[in-house]
Order: sequence, then structure tokens, then C-alpha cells
Amino acid sequence: MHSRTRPAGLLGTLLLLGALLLAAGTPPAAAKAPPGPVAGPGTNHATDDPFTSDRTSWWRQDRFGMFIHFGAYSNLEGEYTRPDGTVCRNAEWIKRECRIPDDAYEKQAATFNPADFDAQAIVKAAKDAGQRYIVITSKHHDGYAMWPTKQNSWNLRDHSSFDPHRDILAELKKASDAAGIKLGFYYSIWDWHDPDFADPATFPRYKKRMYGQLKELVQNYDPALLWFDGEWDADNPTNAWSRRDGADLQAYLHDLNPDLIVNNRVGKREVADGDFGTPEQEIPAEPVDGQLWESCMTLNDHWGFAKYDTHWKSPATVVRNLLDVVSRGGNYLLNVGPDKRGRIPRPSVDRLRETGRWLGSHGQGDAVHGAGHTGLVADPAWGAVSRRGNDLYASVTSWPEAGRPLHLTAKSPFTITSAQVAGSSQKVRVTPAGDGFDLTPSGAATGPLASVIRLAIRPPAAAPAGTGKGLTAQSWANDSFTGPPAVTGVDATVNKSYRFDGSPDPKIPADHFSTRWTGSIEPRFDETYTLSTVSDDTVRVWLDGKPVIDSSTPHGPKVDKGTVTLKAGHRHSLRIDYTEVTGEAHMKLLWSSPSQSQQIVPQRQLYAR
Ligand code: FHN
Repeated sequence: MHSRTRPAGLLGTLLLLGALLLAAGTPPAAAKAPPGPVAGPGTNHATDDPFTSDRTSWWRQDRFGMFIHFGAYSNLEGEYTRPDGTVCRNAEWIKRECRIPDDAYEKQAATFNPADFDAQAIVKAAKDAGQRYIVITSKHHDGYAMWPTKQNSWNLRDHSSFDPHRDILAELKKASDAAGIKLGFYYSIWDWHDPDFADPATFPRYKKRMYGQLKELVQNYDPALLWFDGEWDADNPTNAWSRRDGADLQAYLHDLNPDLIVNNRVGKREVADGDFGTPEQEIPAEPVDGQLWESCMTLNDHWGFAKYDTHWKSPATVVRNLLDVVSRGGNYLLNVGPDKRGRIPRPSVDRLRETGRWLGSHGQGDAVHGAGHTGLVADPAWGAVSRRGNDLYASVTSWPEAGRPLHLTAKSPFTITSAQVAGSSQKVRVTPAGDGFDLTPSGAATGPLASVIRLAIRPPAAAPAGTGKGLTAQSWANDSFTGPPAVTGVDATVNKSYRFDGSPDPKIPADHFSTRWTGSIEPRFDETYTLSTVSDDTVRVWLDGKPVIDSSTPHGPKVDKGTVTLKAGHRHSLRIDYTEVTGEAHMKLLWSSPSQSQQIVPQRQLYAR
């Protein structure tokens, strides 16, 4: 066993000494700010609509990912025997929850040797499960980096018994690319090990190292996604991460790679942070407003490996969860925790393989991959309904008794032109019934996990796509629309993330400004639409002269909604009054309807008058 911390040597010691003297002499506050783009008034950090952009398309199509919690904590396999002989159990929080002294934790990490980490086997397990992206912990709260970072020697290359010529993130990247699987990295902002993290006075020095690590990850491994965590207010150690830190980091990362997808824990898990929300160990009861979302979950009760935890979810639970998530417009990130040798536990592999077999049978995967929420029907008690093009997938987890119907409540008139049970030739009788349809199968369920009835539909009529160029936008350099507007123009969409430094125009300061959008909005369906705003600080919306949203008390990033009945192809007059008082600023206008999935209202449906 040879545990390597970076060899000091005389030169190393002198350099280190010099660095320490320099650092000691440099007041922390003067520590050079992390690198990043120069923004300022006139900057809008929202560069696309995550609901529809090419940048997020793979993520919205893939739907199902593998989470991997793997780090120095895995070496303890969920159990720590204290010097007094008492045994303490935890997984990735074991250092803190079992109060392991730093030296003892570092000593055990020095024996960490995941020699059996097999990237190809892991990628195969994901692929066989139908998981189309992978997110692995590059650094969890214990601060231990799973790649040869140059920012410190607390990492798998410099502080372990692992082969120093290997790089598991590079191995996973190579195997993922070869298999057509996207790779993302989890990165904890909260760092229990970095000496500069705990003290707000030295926190800038930690941030500099953090930015350095993230630059290494982005430039050396080209991840498609960064999954931040540990952003919350915490103590032991105090977490000084702020919303502004989140805004700065998003701008920095966008500068490094504009295609990167980032979760909402880059900031403070607000609706305006990152590209998607991250409900954890839970599934939202209905589609989430204002932001994409992904539910992350363990397969047993621990994220990191815990040798005693055999409380595994059944394949039926995994499939049901996956279908519920997708039918509500979300992604499902299901976790595995490799053991200290780097092997995924067999019970995890077995359950994932069962799930993959279900997805790969009879085209059932079409209910998940490339599918999503439909507002055309209500969420049924007997299962879940997802939409993929003009097919609805009724995934039944409670198959009816012989001759009994499954009722489907329609929320807009449409026609079912055919109904076919995946993997069965049985007939399904479709009869209009009450507020929708009765689907009456003529045979048995096709298996224990879920049976899928594919419904080909003729959807509600759509008016032709609009020819709009956007709304008239007037902005004032005050937050009360006082005097003549300082700037007048046309905004293609209302999709603004000014954050802390930006504003509608270089002539408008980052605080105390207001914008009024006027013109008309043209729907494509005769339906009841939900108009949603994501705003900070205030917003009011009128449609056809009537108030729809009034959120005029200054607030942080917030979703407000109003329902309106719109006529396909008709131009409904629209006015939005938005103000930014101080701090960060956001303003987005989205819509959804039974036939329209949630999106930023597109330019072609907005008109200047
Ligand atoms: O504290 C972490 C936890 O260890 C785990 O990584 C989960 C997974 O998302 N996130 C945090 C708890 O919210």
C-alpha cells in the first residue's frame, strides 16, 4: 500500500512556504476574483428556452439516467468502528455523521483502491437498464476529488492506493462516448476538507480552487452536464455560498461551454437557477411550473454504498416511478453506489436489468424515451399516460378485471383512432364515456411490471404557426414606468435572466428599472391556456384588457400563473408590466395547454401590436 500525497521535496517545500507567506500576506478579501465573463447592464443571461432548445434536447428525450455516488466514503462501505469499539453507520455522510477525525478519515482514504472499477461494465449496466445518461460524483461533501485535480492533493490520484496511471473519470468518459451515453458530473459546493471553506474571510480562496476544479472537469472531460449539490446554508463547516455566487458560476460555466446543462443547485434551488429542478427521493404530483425537472432517487436507502442496506426497490416500483415521472414531464435519475472496489452491487444491477428488459420489450420504451407530459388527459389512478408525437401511452399498473374499463378523462376534445396493447394481439374497445373515454381490454395484462396500451390519436385542430416577430418592449431607468421610456424596441420573447448585473439595455442600470411589453399573443389551439411568469421583483399581466396575473409585491424568483381561454389563430391583446427594484432580476413568460407543452411563448406567436 502506498499512499501518495504530492511529493514535497525541498523545492516543493520552498514553493509551498513561499505560497503560504504570499497568501498570508494577501488579505483574503483581495484574493483575485474567480475568472469569468464581463457582463453588466444590457446583459441577458437567458440564451435559450430549456423547454425547447437544441442544447437540452438530448436531456429531454433521454428521460432516464444513472446516478453514481462513489468516493472515499465508499471505502468504508457504510460502517465505521470508532476507537472505543462502537460502530457507526452512514454512507456518503459517514465522516460527518460518525464524527470521524480528519486524520482518521485521511488515513482510511489512503487505502482506497477501486481496482475493479470497470467503466465499460458500468456503462453497459446503464445501457441495459435503458438509462441514457450517467451522472457520477466527481467530488462529494468530503472534498475528495475523483480525478487527478491540480488544485490540491486530496484526490484519487494523490491520496489513495489506486493505480496512479488510471483516471476513472476519463475511463467513464471514454466508455460513455463509445456507447452513446451522455456523461455528467456531480460536484458538491459544500466542502468539508478544504481549509479555506469554513471561514467567510478565506472563502474566496476556496472559490478560486473550485473554479479551477470545474475548469479542469469541463476542459479535460467535456461533460454534457454538471449536477451541483451542497449549495444550502449549513454549518460545520459554514457554507457561505450565495445566490450571487450561483449567478457568477453559471455565467462562468456558460463561458466555458455554452452547451453545458446545469441543475438548479448551482444557485439556491430556485426556479430561476440553472436549467432544471431537482426534487429528491420524491416525485412531484403534477408537472412542475416554470422549469424542467428531474427526480433523483436511491435504489435502496443510501446514495453511497452501505453493505448492510438490502432495502432494494422492486423493479415494479422502479418502472412505476419512471412512468409517473415521465408522464409529468420529468426525468428520473436513479442511483447506484459502487462498493470500495468500484463494483456496482449485484442487486442494483439485477433491478436495473429488469427495468431495461421491460423498456426493451414490445416497444414499451416508447412510453419513456422521447415521451413526456400530455395535458390532453388527466393523470389516471390506474397508471400513467405519456405522449410521444400523436401517440398516447397508457401505462397500466392496475389492470382491470375482465370486461371492466379503464377510464381516461379528456381535457380537450381529441379522437382515438386505434388502441393496441404492446406485446398482445388482444382487442381494446374504445368508447366515448362521460368526460372522456373508456378503454376496455379483452385480455390479461402483459406482465407484472406494467402493461402499455398505445393509443393513436387525432389531436385537436391547430391553427397554422404564427408569423409574429415579438412584443413591443419599453424600458424605463426607474421602477415605476415614470416619464418617457429610455429604450423602446421589439423583444422576440419574454425570456430574461438579468440576474444581479444585467438589464434590458446598457443605458438601463441593473437595479430600479421597469419594462412594459405590449402587443398580442396568438394561440394555435382553442383551449384553456395557463400563462406562467417567472419573475423577480414584480409582474402584472393583462390579456384582452383583463388582469390575469398580479404579483406586484416585490419578491425573489417566483412562479405566478393565470388561466385564460384562448381562440386558435386569434390575436389576443397582451400587456406585461415588470419591475426590478434591487438585487437579482428575472422575467419569463411561458404558456401551456392540453395540446401545448410548457414552453417560453415563442416569437412566432407574439406580435408587436
Ligand atoms: O447531501 C447530499 C446527499 O449525500 C446526496 O448526494 C444527495 C443526492 O442528490 N444530495 C444531497 C442531499 O440533498
